[in-house]
Amino acid sequence: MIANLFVVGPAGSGKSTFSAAFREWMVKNEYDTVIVNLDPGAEILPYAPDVDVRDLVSLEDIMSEYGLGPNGAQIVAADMIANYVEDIKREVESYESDYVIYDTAGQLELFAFRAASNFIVDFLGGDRSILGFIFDPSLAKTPTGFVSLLLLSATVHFRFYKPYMNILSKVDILSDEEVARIAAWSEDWDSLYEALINDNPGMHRELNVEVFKALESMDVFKRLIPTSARMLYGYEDIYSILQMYFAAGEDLEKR
Ligand SMILES: Nc1nc2c(ncn2[C@@H]2O[C@H](COP(=O)(O)OP(=O)(O)OP(=O)(O)O)[C@@H](O)[C@H]2O)c(=O)[nH]1
Ligand SMILES: [Mg+2]
Repeated sequence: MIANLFVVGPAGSGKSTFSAAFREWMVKNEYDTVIVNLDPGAEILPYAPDVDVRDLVSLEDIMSEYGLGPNGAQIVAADMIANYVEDIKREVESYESDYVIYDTAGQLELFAFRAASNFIVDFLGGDRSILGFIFDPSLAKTPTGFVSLLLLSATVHFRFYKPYMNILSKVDILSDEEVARIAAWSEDWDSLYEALINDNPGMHRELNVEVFKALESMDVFKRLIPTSARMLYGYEDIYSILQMYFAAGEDLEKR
């Protein structure tokens, strides 16, 4: 097992679609890749999971057994995954693939802010884990939204202390200029600062400038990788980052 990519991000940011498209790109390029659904609450998925947590943890059963509504059941389900990590790992390993993509729970907090998740990531991926944090363009395209996502991504990073990458999804719905501007913010602190202070004045802006300064001193800046599932675009960059972290830049043998 070489690389375990845990795809995380806010609800609706494009985690499942990204996971499906990246797997499609990998398979097209002859890199054997397993895709795991770790979202017990997923109703419809844009891919057929090789391993599916819904076979082990059922929201309906939890709701009736514990007398919970759908939200309470989601929390119990998120923690319950920890009871099944051995089964999940065994099933993943049976594929003997070098790459594993884990699509995580719809709501970010169910994955990022539950104590069980650290254990789950450590058990399934160990030191061969990397987190991919998805930035939704609808928020990322404004300077204040971009700073909010940077803060959220940094928070997730500090919860897991694993390598991570920041990924911009759905770039097909942005203009080329918008993509270039957002990419520039991620590569150049000054351009983001400039955009922030030119944003609408007021308390909101002042707060964002303070958050920006904190992020700058924490050194959490990373180049944002633009992707589009619709255009199957950007996945070579994701693959290169996996190589950089886990194969010291060498191309793994295809199989
Ligand atoms: N145009 C476009 N739409 C996309 C892309 N990726 C995802 N979407 C759309 O964004 C919406 C959310 O995508 P999902 O993949 O379900 O996002 P998610 O983060 O897994 O959502 P939850 O698990 O429900 O939180 C869907 O309507 C997708 O079709 C993309 O690359 N381009
Ligand atoms: Mg999803």
